[in-house]
Amino acid sequence: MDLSTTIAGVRFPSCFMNASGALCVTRDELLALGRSHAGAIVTKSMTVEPRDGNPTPRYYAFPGGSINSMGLPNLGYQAYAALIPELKEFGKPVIASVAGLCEDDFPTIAAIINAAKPDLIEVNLSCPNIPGKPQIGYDAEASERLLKRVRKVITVPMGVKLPPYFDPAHHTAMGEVIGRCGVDFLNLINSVGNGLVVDPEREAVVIKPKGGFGGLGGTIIKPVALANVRAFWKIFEGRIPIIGTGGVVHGVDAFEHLLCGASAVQIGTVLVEEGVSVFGRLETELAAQFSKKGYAKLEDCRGKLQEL
Ligand code: OXC
Repeated sequence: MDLSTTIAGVRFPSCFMNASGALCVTRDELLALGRSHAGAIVTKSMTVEPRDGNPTPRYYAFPGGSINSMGLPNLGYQAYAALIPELKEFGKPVIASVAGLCEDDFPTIAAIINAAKPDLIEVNLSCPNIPGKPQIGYDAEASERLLKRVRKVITVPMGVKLPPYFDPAHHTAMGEVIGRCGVDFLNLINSVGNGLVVDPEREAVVIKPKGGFGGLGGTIIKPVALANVRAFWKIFEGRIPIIGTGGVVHGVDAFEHLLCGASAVQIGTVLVEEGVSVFGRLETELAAQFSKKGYAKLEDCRGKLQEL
């Protein structure tokens, strides 16, 4: 079964890869992704300075998903720039995820990381977990300003990781911004920001930062992720490739993302829970789903969701 895919002209041997943040901070974690069945290596979102991130506990998994407030722990962009040549030796695409603590950080990081020649760059406009810093993706003007600045220094395909939107007016507004900024691919969605999980036994929150508020991931966010993939697929009529992220636990979840218009899927919560062996399992499950449905490759079902 052919589970390969192409995004912005870059071929991926498999459509499954890690979501930025999941097991991709350290060199060892990134090398493990390289050795795994993952179709790409996605780095943790990087900032100018190395960061330890927020105080622990800052990740908690429960039956329907997870909540996190990691706070962008990462090695700093210079360390990732130095690692990229080694990661590229695995022969699969390397996606560098660029973040920042203020607007000026993004072009600074993007220029240096671009020079290290990752196969693609993903600009993260949607980390919900930096105390006092709102998600840029919820501010259309700031997003446009920032994307136009980074576009000038990025020569590899440039993608944007967006937060979930919950109203068609917001899909339309961000779609217009994306259309004006030379975006080559979208990654939908980051975690559903600022959820709250309560432990009734301890009568307490489950993570420490921000009074327990954090980004939700896993099964519970799948309908939100699918809705955002579908909305942007329709806005661009399939012209901008989409990586679907959110709620992929089994092969059939990936299939649903493909039907909505995704060209690939990223794995967060279940990668953290199962480790890199998850990629082999998901490939087997998606291949079985394709066989059952009579599909031979991704393009045969991508975007083909039927409406009633
Ligand atoms: N999304 C991010 O973009 N970053 C991380 N968590 C998340 O849900 C983080 O580092 O907090």
